[in-house]
Amino acid sequence: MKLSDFLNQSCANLNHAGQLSPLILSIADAGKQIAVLVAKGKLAGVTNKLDSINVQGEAQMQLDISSHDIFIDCLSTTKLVVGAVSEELASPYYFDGYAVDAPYLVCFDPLDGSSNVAFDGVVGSIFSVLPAPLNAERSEAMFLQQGIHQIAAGYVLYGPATMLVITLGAGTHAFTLDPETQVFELTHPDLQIPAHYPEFAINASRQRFWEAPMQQYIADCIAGEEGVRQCNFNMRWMASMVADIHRILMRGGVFLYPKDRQVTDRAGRLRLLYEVNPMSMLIEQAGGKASTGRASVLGLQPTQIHQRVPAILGSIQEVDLIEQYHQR
Ligand code: AFP
Repeated sequence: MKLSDFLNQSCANLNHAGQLSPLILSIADAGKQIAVLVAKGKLAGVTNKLDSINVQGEAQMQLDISSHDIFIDCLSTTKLVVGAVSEELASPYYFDGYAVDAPYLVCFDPLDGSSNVAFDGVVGSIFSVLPAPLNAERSEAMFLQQGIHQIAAGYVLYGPATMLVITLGAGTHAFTLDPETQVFELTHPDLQIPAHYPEFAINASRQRFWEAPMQQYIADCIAGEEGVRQCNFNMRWMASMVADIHRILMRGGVFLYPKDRQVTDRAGRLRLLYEVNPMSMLIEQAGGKASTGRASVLGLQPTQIHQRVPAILGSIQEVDLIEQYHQR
């Protein structure tokens, strides 16, 4: 089934008849354009590091900016979006010429995992669709909505295959881009994350900065079948959230980017509005669970558009157990 047919069928059942479909198609189009740039690698002439630093304090690459611009151009053509929060902009971007009753806000990370581009690693784009408050004035406050209010979320994975994974609030579904036709085809309908899979994804080099419950949980996993878990665990870490979350959606396991004592002003590394919230919706719509270790991600009330939160996402039994470690 083609993405457009899937959206027409799905959106007809949702209360966004006729509007959500063109929005998701515009994001899919942005993904296709970014996929072309990523596939060209250095030949695209955009993998150079810029002198600029983004609001996150991270060095920017031309490809980050190009990906951001592609998203803005594609969203602008829909006339359905009031404004957007991007990892690459300190303040929200507001669209001119949009319909006064445009229904949506979009938060996006145009190129997540971009430090992997230098060695042709897997990268992705992440997006979250929120309702635009009616007649609301343009302000950051309009974006500060709990993740439970997301209308849709998804990512484009620029891997050996280019994939689009989305949820409209009725399951999580994966599409594969056919390079010949440039059409996203539904290849993995209604993904279901196994309740348990003995694999964790974490940047283990930061172990000394984790809180005690996280140190204990990972130590117990590493102790294997001789330890309290009585099970041998594997570890994977792609340093690209889209790649790690995609693996977990496909076979289970748990992704962890916990609170980090070294950078005390940050509750974690990952950003709530355009990384953790959309990934949490995808994971929970696939039968998994998304937590900070102490609370459900989707229930968090954002306070800043670039705020960071701890992220523990994946197989429900494992995330439940990690929450128990924190309660103890
Ligand atoms: P970059 O976009 O700077 O590569 O960061 C990627 C990321 O935000 C997320 O995609 C990864 O899961 C995480 O950071 C990797 O963090 P470490 O560099 O600590 O492994």
